[in-house]
Amino acid sequence: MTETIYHRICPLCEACCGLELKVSDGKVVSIRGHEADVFSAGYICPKGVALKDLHEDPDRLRTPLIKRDGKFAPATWDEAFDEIEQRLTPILAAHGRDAIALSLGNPGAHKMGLLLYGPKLRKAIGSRNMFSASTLDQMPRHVVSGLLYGNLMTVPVPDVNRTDYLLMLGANPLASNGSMWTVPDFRGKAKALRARGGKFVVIDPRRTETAAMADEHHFIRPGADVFLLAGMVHTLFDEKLLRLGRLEPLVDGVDAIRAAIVPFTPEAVAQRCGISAPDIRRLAREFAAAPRAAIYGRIGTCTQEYGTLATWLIDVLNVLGGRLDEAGGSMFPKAPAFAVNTMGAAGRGRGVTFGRHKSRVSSAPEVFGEFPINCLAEEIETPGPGQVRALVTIGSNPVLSTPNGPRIAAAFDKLEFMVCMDIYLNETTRHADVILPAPSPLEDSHYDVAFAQLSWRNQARFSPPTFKIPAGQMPEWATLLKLCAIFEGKGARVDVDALDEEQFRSEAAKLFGDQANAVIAATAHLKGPMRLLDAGLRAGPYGDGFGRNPAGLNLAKLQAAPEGIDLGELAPRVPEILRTSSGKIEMATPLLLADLQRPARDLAQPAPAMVIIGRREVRSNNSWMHNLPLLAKGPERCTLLVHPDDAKERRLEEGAMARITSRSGSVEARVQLTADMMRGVVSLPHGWGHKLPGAKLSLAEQRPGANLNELIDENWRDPLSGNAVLGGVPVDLTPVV
Ligand SMILES: Nc1nc2c(c(=O)[nH]1)N[C@H]1C(S)=C(S)[C@@H](COP(=O)(O)OP(=O)(O)OC[C@H]3O[C@@H](n4cnc5c(=O)[nH]c(N)nc54)[C@H](O)[C@@H]3O)O[C@H]1N2
Ligand SMILES: Nc1nc2c(c(=O)[nH]1)N[C@H]1C(S)=C(S)[C@@H](COP(=O)(O)OP(=O)(O)OC[C@H]3O[C@@H](n4cnc5c(=O)[nH]c(N)nc54)[C@H](O)[C@@H]3O)O[C@H]1N2
Ligand code: SF4
Ligand SMILES: [Mo]
Repeated sequence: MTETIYHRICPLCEACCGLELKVSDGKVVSIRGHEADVFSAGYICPKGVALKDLHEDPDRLRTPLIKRDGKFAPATWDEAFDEIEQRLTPILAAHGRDAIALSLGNPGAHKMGLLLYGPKLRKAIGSRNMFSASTLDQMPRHVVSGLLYGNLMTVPVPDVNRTDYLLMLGANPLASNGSMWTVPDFRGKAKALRARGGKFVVIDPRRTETAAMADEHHFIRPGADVFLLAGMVHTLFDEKLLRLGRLEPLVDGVDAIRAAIVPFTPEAVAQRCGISAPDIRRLAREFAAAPRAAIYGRIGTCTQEYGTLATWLIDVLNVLGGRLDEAGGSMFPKAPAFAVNTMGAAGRGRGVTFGRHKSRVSSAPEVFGEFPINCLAEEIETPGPGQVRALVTIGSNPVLSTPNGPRIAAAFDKLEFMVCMDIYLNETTRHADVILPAPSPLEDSHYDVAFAQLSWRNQARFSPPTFKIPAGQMPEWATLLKLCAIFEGKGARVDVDALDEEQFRSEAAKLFGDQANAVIAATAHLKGPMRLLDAGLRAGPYGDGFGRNPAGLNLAKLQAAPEGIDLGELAPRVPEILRTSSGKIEMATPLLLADLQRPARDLAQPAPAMVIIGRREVRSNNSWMHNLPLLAKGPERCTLLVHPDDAKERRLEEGAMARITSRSGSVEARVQLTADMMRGVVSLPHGWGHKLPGAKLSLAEQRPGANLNELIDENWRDPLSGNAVLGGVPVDLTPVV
């Protein structure tokens, strides 16, 4: 039997690895890393291999479902869209746009169709009630990037292959494969850093897989990074270690920070963060002294009550140490398409504004056009004008992924209508009235719309579908356009291709002005996301400019290079990248300085006896990859890690069940003893709890695990970003007898 080899990019996590698939007779025979891939060079993890299981999963939905009398039945696409139109139209007519909420989940950042057409749906719905996984994750990062550099996606990443010193906080790339930093094979890169004499330091309440391979690891009290980082900033000022270098004339706010940081001496913060004053000073000195250095923080530093401040101070340290935008420091990638920081006038822009409106129930400020997802349940539950009565979810599983899942599940049952675009009948979609399936990732094309903006090296790669989309299935972009048409009153039976053409023409007119007709003609052979990609690449910073730069990029060139096109090492981009109104790095906006008062008041807060944090594991992915045989086998993964001394005090034993109770809820999990936990901290992974009635996840439900989010308080947020606080929640532990 002949085997055909296909290459494609893995869409499952932010590492964006190049894969090599062997296909025979329409079936995947094997999946391995694509060694010639210019960006990932053959690296892969078990989830990439499990794409075969995902493609073949009998539980994966392949036709729309409509719920009638409490039971789902298969339906045609026309029936499903008609149902949506019939149910939504009266709600819109009676209660207006804000009665509809949208919840956009994690796959929305990975799938090309969702990324390019999701914003169209947002606009078509026109509601203030927009929610996404961003407020469970990286919203502090966006807020800081917006304030300092003028755009939410202007995110610096460590220039890992050239640095001599990397300080990492709240990230475990050996398990997560990197986040807000697209860096396949972080292990290999960290090993190389150490081999060339560099130093790698990790700050984490758990001695993680990543910490275990570092030169140095410090436990930190969960939620206390702001104190450590402020102590380091204090040391840079105190010991005159500032070195702004080339950026000096482009940075605003150094003196304001010097004044605001005064209370945070290393001695004052040491107790609060659990790291000694001499260690804090040494970390600051080593960071300042290394020839090239970078500090990077991720979800552990975002999902805490001082998430925005901690993220900000990481950038402040990089700026004050002369590390931002320098080779071997913390640098800005330059993406070939879709990056706002490569569009418009270079060096200056409109900056960002938050809080243009507030959420109805909790008065949470809008941030980048959305409210904290922690507010979704109350917006459904609370009567009055503006109450959410209908919900659209796109690749979003809030019942497992948001704090107080049981409350949100109960709220979903109060909705008048719910439509989910998803690949499974799961904990969330079981509440829907209509489920619209997405095709298998192997039936889709792929381009890293978001992650090319976060890549460790500049790159462009494209994957065509490996398999043709089966008859009776719809690509995600087309489904989204149909939903747009329904919300815009154009009707469910609209012709998707005609609507796409109409939208492309009007966007081209806005983006390209007098050149629009030429752009429309040059891309007329394409449609959907492919057309947007070709236009984006050609108009982008490496593009062929529709003929002006014949050597430049376009989609055809990417299609001819299955191993991708390397666009070189990261290069300095300040001031060209800035879009602040001053044209400077606005390092000390009043919003951030004022927020520093909160940790200043909190310096003496005693540590609770026991708190819980989360955990990621290579064979899992948030709430949805537990139904795949390759990943589901092996040891139980949803276990509670407990330090042996903490366990002893609470009469907990290895392998026995513990009851974990917080103010919000109570769950049981199996105890796993390890001295890798900081004393007073336990860890349970998120995304489990697959035993809810009505879901169809035959394999996952056999080992359901416990839902960490039943323990997490949905009212605890970082006020500036609205981000949920997911770690450091006080808990009690008792043996289950
Ligand atoms: N295998 C796998 N990969 C994934 C995912 C997955 O679920 N599984 N999820 C993907 C997603 S959506 C994301 S956002 C990324 C996240 O990618 P990462 O940010 O690398 O995520 P984690 O592995 O959770 O690492 C966070 C670390 O922060 C630590 N931590 C907790 N609280 C604190 C604190 O207060 N301070 C400090 N300094 N550390 C703290 C935790 O112990 C943990 O080791 O991973 C992505 N990749
Ligand atoms: N306690 C705690 N909670 C957390 C976290 C934590 O660290 N601790 N991490 C948070 C983070 S960082 C994130 S990003 C969120 C993630 O939470 P969510 O945004 O809810 O995303 P997932 O859990 O990844 O679930 C993805 C959903 O999309 C569906 N899906 C999968 N593939 C596709 C596809 O191709 N198309 C479509 N349309 N649907 C698809 C899945 O079936 C599932 O319903 O969880 C957050 N929750
Ligand atoms: S590391 Fe991420 S991108 Fe790479 S194979 Fe694994 S899941 Fe896919
Ligand atoms: Mo995430």
